[in-house]
Amino acid sequence: MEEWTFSQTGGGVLKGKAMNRQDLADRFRAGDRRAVARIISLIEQGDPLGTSLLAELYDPSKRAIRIGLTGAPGVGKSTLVNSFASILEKQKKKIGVVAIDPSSPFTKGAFLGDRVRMQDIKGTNVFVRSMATRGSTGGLSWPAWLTTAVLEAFGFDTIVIETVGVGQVDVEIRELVDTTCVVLQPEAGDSMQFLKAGLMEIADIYVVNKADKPGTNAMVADLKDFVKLITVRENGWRPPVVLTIANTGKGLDELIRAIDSHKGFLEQTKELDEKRKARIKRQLKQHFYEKMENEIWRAEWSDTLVQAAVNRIISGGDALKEAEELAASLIAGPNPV
Ligand SMILES: Nc1nc2c(ncn2[C@@H]2O[C@H](COP(=O)(O)OP(=O)(O)OP(=O)(O)O)[C@@H](O)[C@H]2O)c(=O)[nH]1
Ligand SMILES: [Mg+2]
Repeated sequence: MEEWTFSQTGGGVLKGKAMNRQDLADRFRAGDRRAVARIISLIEQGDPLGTSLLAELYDPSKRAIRIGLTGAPGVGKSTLVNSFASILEKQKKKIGVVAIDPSSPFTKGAFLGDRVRMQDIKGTNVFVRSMATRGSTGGLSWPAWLTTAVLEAFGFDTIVIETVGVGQVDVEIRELVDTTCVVLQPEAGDSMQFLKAGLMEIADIYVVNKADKPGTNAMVADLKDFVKLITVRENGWRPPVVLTIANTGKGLDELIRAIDSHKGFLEQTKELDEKRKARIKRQLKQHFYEKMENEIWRAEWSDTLVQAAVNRIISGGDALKEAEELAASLIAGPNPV
């Protein structure tokens, strides 16, 4: 059993085998998944080699379908991914899975659960990576974004991102993927729980998983009414409601059809390209932020400028003017002409 898919540290992935840059790039191009794991680890560790390799290996002709699965803890997202991936794998597709912020710590609970279930799909064409990466602002952290880019560059046909549905991440997940599936489960006595879930604005597809549980029919009826009345998306897409029983694979074919049909819709409306452009734009902007963070804020010259501005403000200087001038000097860089 290969261990690399779940390596968290990355450092141990290729223990004893120091890989230089060229070697890593060559292995990546040759389809060695250990090189993928290594590059993701470098990115997670903030090693500039990771991002620079990604830039080198980026290939615009490689393009994956990106699917997001989001929903409350325990609704069955990982089990769905599992069944989904085994179906696609039979079709000889290559699937990359990124599980972001599993709801329990890595060493116990749900993650180990994930680990067990995910083993089913540790076939040759499936790559699974778990990341505990919520950014400081509550959104997805940057390594999660870059990880999907690494997987795409490697040539995965389909990338699935699993996130626990809370807060900011769910809105952001829409930017990262083409099709967002919101996963719900029947709750006894509360068929309208989906309204409270706070996820209703972002779904392209509603998945009612655990359709073997009591309360399914009532919930689905209410959900369908809700969709009919309220959730027609701006672009005219009406999110379908798909029933699944993830652990038996029931309904998975229908889910795959719904995803395909959403993709067809996005192609027709040219949104697929727009979404991709928006992602690239976001990456360029983020690159600038990272540069600012690493090359400007941490540098001595910028600290000197900031300190000087602080001193002037304290001795009665115009704070707004100082801030504006400081910003201009920082943008001009250490050696303005
Ligand atoms: N009865 C039933 N149980 C299911 C179904 N799908 C998943 N489960 C079970 O629900 C539990 C949670 O499933 P997970 O796939 O770990 O759920 P998750 O949404 O990934 O959970 P987190 O990652 O912790 O947020 C597991 O015990 C599954 O076996 C289903 O369709 N029916
Ligand atoms: Mg999970």
